[in-house]
Amino acid sequence: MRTQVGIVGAGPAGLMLSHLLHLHGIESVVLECRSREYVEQRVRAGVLEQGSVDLLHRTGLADRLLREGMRHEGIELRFDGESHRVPMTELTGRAITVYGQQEVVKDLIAARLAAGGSVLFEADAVRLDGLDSDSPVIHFRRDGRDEELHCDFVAGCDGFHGVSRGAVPDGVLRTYERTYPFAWLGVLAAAPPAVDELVYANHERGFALYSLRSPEISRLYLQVDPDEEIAAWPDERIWAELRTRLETVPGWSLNEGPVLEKSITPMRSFVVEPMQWQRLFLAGDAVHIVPPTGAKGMNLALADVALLGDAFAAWYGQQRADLLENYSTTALRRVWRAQHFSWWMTSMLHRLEKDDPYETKLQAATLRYAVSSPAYATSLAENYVGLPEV
Ligand code: FAS
Ligand code: PHB
Repeated sequence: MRTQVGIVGAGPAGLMLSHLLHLHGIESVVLECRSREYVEQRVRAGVLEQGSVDLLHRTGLADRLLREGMRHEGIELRFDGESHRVPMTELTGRAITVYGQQEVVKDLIAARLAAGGSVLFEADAVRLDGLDSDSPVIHFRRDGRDEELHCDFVAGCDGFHGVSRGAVPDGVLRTYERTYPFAWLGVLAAAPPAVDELVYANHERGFALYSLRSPEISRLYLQVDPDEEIAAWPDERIWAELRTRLETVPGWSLNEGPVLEKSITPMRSFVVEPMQWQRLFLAGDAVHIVPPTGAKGMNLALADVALLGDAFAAWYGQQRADLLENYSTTALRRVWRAQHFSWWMTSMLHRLEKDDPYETKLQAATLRYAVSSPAYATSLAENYVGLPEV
């Protein structure tokens, strides 16, 4: 099997890259180790930055997003028994759209298959060879058989646990990381959200987030210890803790309902540099991870491949190598801005080291400043809705 760009991973990064290449008349094949059903049902991110919405619009993928996505112009910060709205659109002129990651994945897969694109499911990439040649090979297994995909370039879009990052020889990559002393327990519930906009709560027992997916479906998160098991969190315990941490303003209560899905996600900040080596280009979670407090994960993945799509178009269309050569340098500017913002939001909102009174006081001062200073609120807002350029 041969193509121009071999893509490992059918998440937002791999699928969007394949779509962008198609729009430029460049062939690609996407290899995805899971089934189509699995990737389309996997519950993950929920917030699209303005830039991601614009990308979906200009590439013809926004029909359902327009119908079902929910445009939000603010978020709430809740602490010390108060709730303060950050009027993001008033401050920046930009907004976010709440639209589940799995919906983006469904739209991308449908578009690729409708265009005759090649997305091979249950095709497990096991090894990348020849990355330092002009014809790399992706070895993969499908239907119990060993197969090879020969290509000009490989895009490693296979997430944190994929094989692509590990194909770079030792000594090339520099790793930057931070792990946090907590994780997020996320629930998807058949309960009409009791909020119009996302509510981020700093509580002495820990962080909580009230998000949503539709007028009927709520998405909520709780900070838990990093080694917590989901089995220790029956639905009643989850709702009780969410009520404790979110019902801190008079006259307001959350809506409970049947829990459709619950899972625990570890929290880490992670970047490897550079994001490319020879004919391998890494994008999305394969090369960086952020704590989801800033809602940046999926948006960063899309921003990476928007750059990569233009770079491949310049290579194949005008034989220009400069955009490909500068991909990592250009992408890392946005990556590090998002890393900082995600760390800052996480530090401001989570209960950090147990009983560190100085840290707690710093958090209260930061929160107070974020809801009282237009300059500081604008800084939060422009990072949250997504910076146009960095
Ligand atoms: P993805 O991980 O989405 O996709 C990689 C794909 O590669 C997967 O489909 C995988 O099956 C496939 N793959 C892996 N190895 C392979 C191999 N060897 N061969 C073939 N295919 C292979 N972000 C937020 O902004 N908000 C959130 O609330 C949030 N919650 C999250 C919860 C969880 C449990 C996780 C893991 C992540 C969460 N994220 C969240 C981050 C998430 O949205 C990512 O940023 C986003 O999925 C990144 O997209 P991709 O880079 O495409 O990677
Ligand atoms: C979500 O709706 O899944 C979501 C929203 C905001 C975040 C993280 C997750 O910061």
